[in-house]
This record gives sequence, structure tokens and C-alpha cells, in this order.
Amino acid sequence: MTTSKCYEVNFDGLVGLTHNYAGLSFGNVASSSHGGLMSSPRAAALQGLDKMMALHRLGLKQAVLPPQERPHIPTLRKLGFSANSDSEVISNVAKTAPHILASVCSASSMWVANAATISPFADTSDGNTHITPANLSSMFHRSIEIETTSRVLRSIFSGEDFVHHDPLPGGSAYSDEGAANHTRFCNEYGDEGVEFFVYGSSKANLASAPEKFPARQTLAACQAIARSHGLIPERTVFAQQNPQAIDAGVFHNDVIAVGNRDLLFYHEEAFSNNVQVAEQLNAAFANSELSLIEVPKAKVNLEDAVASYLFNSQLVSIPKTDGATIIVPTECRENDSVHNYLNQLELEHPAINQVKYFDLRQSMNNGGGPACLRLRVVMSDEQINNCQANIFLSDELYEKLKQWIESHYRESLVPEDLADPALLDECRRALQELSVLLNLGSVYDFQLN
Ligand code: SUG
Repeated sequence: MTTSKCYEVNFDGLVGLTHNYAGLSFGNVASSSHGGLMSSPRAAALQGLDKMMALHRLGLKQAVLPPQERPHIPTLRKLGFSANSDSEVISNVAKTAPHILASVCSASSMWVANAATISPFADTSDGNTHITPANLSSMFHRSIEIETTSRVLRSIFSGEDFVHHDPLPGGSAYSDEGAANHTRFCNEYGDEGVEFFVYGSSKANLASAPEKFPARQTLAACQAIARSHGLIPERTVFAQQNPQAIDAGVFHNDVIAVGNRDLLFYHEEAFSNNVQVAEQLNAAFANSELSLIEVPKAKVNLEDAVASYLFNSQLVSIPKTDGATIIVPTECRENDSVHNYLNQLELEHPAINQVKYFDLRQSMNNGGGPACLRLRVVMSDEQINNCQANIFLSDELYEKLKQWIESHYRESLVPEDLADPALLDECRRALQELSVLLNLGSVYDFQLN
């Protein structure tokens, strides 16, 4: 057990050079409705970086995770696109299977809330921090993130007090989408917490599954992670998502609920049984009181919650400030019912200090809001100081990353551009430079082979 001060560090995914709209995620309403439109990788990356910098300036610990190599040639070769050169591979797939090219070009690793489930040392029976990369097996374009994600996480969290597990075995039974369906409650970040896992489907209750859209997280996956992380059963809660919410576009729990410290902010229709969830969480939270803000559907209906991403917000505790700051996308200001609700919350609720709006439109158009872009890791001062990677945001790193984006990223991309072999070279050149800047070692396939 550590005696040094502990923080919640927000690791944000940098948007990749191939950020594009390909309509790949069935059940993610924004992804489906923007498929085929023009994207702006440069604007997307700068929007994400500006959010990171704003949180850093608020006094929070902010770090960055790198994008992945796309198009992903090793996946294309595994799928039988064989040619002598990588550019021939791209031209073959572009001619015969453009939908496969779109999948291996997705910059989806930016949504690092899906990178892994992380249980900090305070919650685990061996006192180590346990990390399980998500298998992302419900979406092909996301399942190809796992290997690089694992290498990046091992490079950053390299101390002996980090235990890296393999992703769960693939297939529908153990479909796992990481921290997007996992929250932790605690008093101080270094205190023993309650871990809360939310799943979309379970074998035991097949009758209560969504009808229209896929459930992307199973109970079996949540239980396997809780087991291998050595979590204490009395302080671990599993809850089912409301299948109607999934059918309304809530493809991850973080589209309808968010927690931080002793606060849970969620929609009336978030879970199959909200009352039971509140009781179980309160029982697990034992000696302290949990603060629950349940948003009634009469004030914000499911459709507005999904369109605005009100719950894909970040609840953060700014040093020396009472109450949480809520980081929301600007879409929340454009939706009347959501905006009115947030104004009221800011004025009246003692648990909420202020609301801050961020323009993340490029990511939002693919269904990725503020919370999707970040992975939370509780770290002690000691762990932060021991980290060899140069990933903690500072004024200097911000300037370097900004310059890096401005010199390497394209202004715009349309689906046809994915067939341009120059894009692969641009991506590799940029990532080579980035991995040196962030001191990550060799984490990309093109660096290893
Ligand atoms: O997996 N969108 C991502 C969005 C992930 C959001 N993450 C969280 N809620 N934590 C997904 O559905 C769209 C890609 C495209 O269509 O081009 C996409 O992968």
C-alpha cells in the first residue's frame, strides 16, 4: 500500500492521421449517420489536444496515449491481401474490398476509454495495479487495436507494481470494451474503492437483451476481469444496462452514466433496474454515502441524452475546489432540454461546481465524446515519477504535439483518400517521430518487423 499522494490521471487518446467517417459501428448512431462524409484529421487532433491542455491548466494530471498505425498492413496480409509492397496491398484491397480498407484505416484507437479496464492498487488483493486490454471483439475495426494497445500500455506502465493481463479470449461470450463499461467509486483516489461493471447481455438472462443493436459487453467478461484483477467481491458491483437504452444508441454505459469519487450521474433509463443498482452500490460503498444524480426522462429523454452525449461527460475534481466540474461536449449547449438541465444542475446541485463545454465535434461525429477519449488511471506520485515515457502534458509537450499535428496531419479526408498509398507513409513517418518524442520505445508493427 502506497503512502505517497494519489491522483486520477486522465490519459487521452491522440486522434490518428486517418480519422475518417466510415459508418463502421452498427448501433452507434453518430457513426452510422456520418458514414461517407468528409473528416478533418487535423482539426480532430487539435480539438482533442485542446481539451487535454484545458484540463492540465485546471490543475489536473493529464497524459496522452499515441494513435496507431493505419492502414494496418499486418491485418490486410492476414486477410490474404498478399503483394510484394505495402502500396500494392493497399491498391488491391481498395479495388476489391473498400469496406475492408475502411476498417483497417479507422483511427478508432483514439477512444481510449475502450483500451483497457484498469483496477488501481487500492482495490486489488495483491496491492498491484491490474490492467486488462479490451478484446473489442464485437467490432472488427476495433479488434485490431489490441496488440498495439497492449504494447503501449506495457511501455508506459512498466513498474513492478503493474500487472498486465492478456485480453480476454475473443468471441461473443467474452466481448469486452474496457473502461467505457467500468467505473470506480472512492473517497480519496488512493482509498479502497468500489468497482462497478456494467454489461449489455448475460447468458443467464437472454430474454432481456437488446433487439435492434448489439450488446457490446457481457457479464461473463466483467466477471472474468474482476476475478483476474483480484477484486474483493463485497466491493464489486455488476449491473445490466437497460436493453431499451442500447436500442436507442447507448452502445456503451459511458453514453448514459458517469461516476467519479462518491458521485454517480446517470439517466433514469440507464440500467435494467436503477433502484437495485443504487442499493447495491450503497451497500458496497459501506461506511460512506454515495451521491446519486438520476436525470429523469421527463427532463432529458433518451434521444436527447444520446444526441447530446450529456452522460459522456467527464466528472473531475479540480484541486482546492468543492464539487465536481463536469466536462461536456458543445452539443449539450445546442440541445435545449440538456442545456436547461445543465444550467439548473450548475446552479442548484451541491455536488456539481461548474459545467465546461468543449468542441470535440470531429470525434463526436463518430460517437466519441469527452469520456470516450480518456482512460482514467489512479497513480501515486511515486508511479508518476517512475514513469519513463514522456506522456504527461506540460506547456512544452503541448507545443511539441501541436507542431507535430500541424506538420503531419491532413486538413481533410474523404473515403477515396484511404486508397492513397502516401497516407501510409505519412502515418509511419509521423508515428516514428511521435514514439521518439513520447519515449515509448518500439510499439508499432512497422518498427518491430
Ligand atoms: O466503438 N466509433 C467508436 C466510438 C467509441 C466511443 N467510445 C466510448 N463510448 N467509450 C465505436 O463505436 C466509428 C468509426 C467509424 O464509423 O468510422 C467508431 O468506431
